[in-house]
Amino acid sequence: MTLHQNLIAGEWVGSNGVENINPSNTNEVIGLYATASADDVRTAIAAAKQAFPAWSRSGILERHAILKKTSDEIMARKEELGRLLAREEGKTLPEAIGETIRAGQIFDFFAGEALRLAGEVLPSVRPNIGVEITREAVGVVGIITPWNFPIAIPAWKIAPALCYGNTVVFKPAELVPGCAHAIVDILHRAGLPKGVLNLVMGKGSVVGQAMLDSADLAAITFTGSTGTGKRVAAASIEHNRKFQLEMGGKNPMIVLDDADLTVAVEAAANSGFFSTGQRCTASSRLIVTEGIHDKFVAALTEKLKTLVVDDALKAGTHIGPVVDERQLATDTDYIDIGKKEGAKLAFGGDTITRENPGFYLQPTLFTEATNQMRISREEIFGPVASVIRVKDYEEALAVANDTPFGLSAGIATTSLKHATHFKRNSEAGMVMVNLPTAGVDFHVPFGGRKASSFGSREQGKYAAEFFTTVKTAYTLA
Ligand code: UN1
Repeated sequence: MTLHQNLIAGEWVGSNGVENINPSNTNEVIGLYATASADDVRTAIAAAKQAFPAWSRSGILERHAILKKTSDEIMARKEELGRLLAREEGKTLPEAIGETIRAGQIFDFFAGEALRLAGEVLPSVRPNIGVEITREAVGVVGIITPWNFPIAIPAWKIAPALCYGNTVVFKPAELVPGCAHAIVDILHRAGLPKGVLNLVMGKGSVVGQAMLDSADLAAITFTGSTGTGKRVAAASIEHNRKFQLEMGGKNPMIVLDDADLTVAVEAAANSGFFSTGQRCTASSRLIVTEGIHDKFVAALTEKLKTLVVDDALKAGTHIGPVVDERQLATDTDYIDIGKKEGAKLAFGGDTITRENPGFYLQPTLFTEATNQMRISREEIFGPVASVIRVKDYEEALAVANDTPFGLSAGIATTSLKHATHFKRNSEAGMVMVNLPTAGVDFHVPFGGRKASSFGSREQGKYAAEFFTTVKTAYTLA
């Protein structure tokens, strides 16, 4: 079986490979992927540091061309890369191809941004002095990505990092080295100079830790769990390094009496259960007013009955497997917790078997939940959602905001008044009206508030805030 190696200082290196397993069929090994040692990480960081002066001053046309070429190859190979993604992560093939296209679009967007670098020129408050404000690259950026979006999240961190002239040390999640390796290979062949982009696959405790401990990483951008995010923050403060964190969510979706029932059910089913609920933007709290409550629960339950849970590659599958055994155990533990806390299991709740051995779980819906239950406060990260019954819009808003998190929030309503009020008063970074809380555009800011996020926004032109540092220059005329 081919060994996929790490890319360090422009060379593919590494001998010890770990198996990448398909969660839809645990008998299937997708490939062998090398693991980096702490020394490898230090070598990668040194290479990125050495490559920085030249890359940060490289021509914008060179950066544009490499990012564009990468986008073109991702688009041309979307079926193949989508299959790889579906096999290693377990989301359905259409979802995986969609995510691959998103990655291609992100590289295309930042290829364009490379040609739009700009600053400001203004007069000083003192006579005969001019002021220039420019953005410069930050330095070596550490990129740490999660398993749930194996190609889109690496794309939305790597593309802006390179666009603005940074060099990169990239550590993908251990469960999904395949897509990470594929996009690094594409970027490498697209013509990146040696050391500009380094791939270090392996364990968080080894590879991630060596990155956190390095004084030579000028910035770290991280998406993953709240626990690890806090460690990234603490280590970054120690080294006076810039950091950006995207962590958990416990996203509310309000359904008001005046909602279009079909719109509400589609939005709840999509954001609660698609991608196996493994999105930090998933809705796990469905906050429903009294007048529509029973109709909504009945219609959502009917919808869940029609969703096919099966192999990610099978045509007709709506929900693929849970990513691994550990995540499945977390999900089923939370289902037990929900039952013990007194929520009513309205649908699902059980693991299921399919033709091949995999981590299959029914979409699971609780009703009669309260916002104080653990299933309403803690992120589960599985196909599990709860309905919380409320009296009116005012109570729904209060419940929606009563959470440690603040990533995205949704409302299903036909009332302009309530939609407008919610957009203004939701304590989330992203608000969706009559749309799922998950599934975001690639050209606009992404990020949350409270315990969900720290630092400036990702994506679109707002990404420049993190991946550049501002310089103010004064000149006597
Ligand atoms: C989306 O909902 O389209 O980890 C993207 C996550 C998010 C990405 C969600 N950072 O789930």
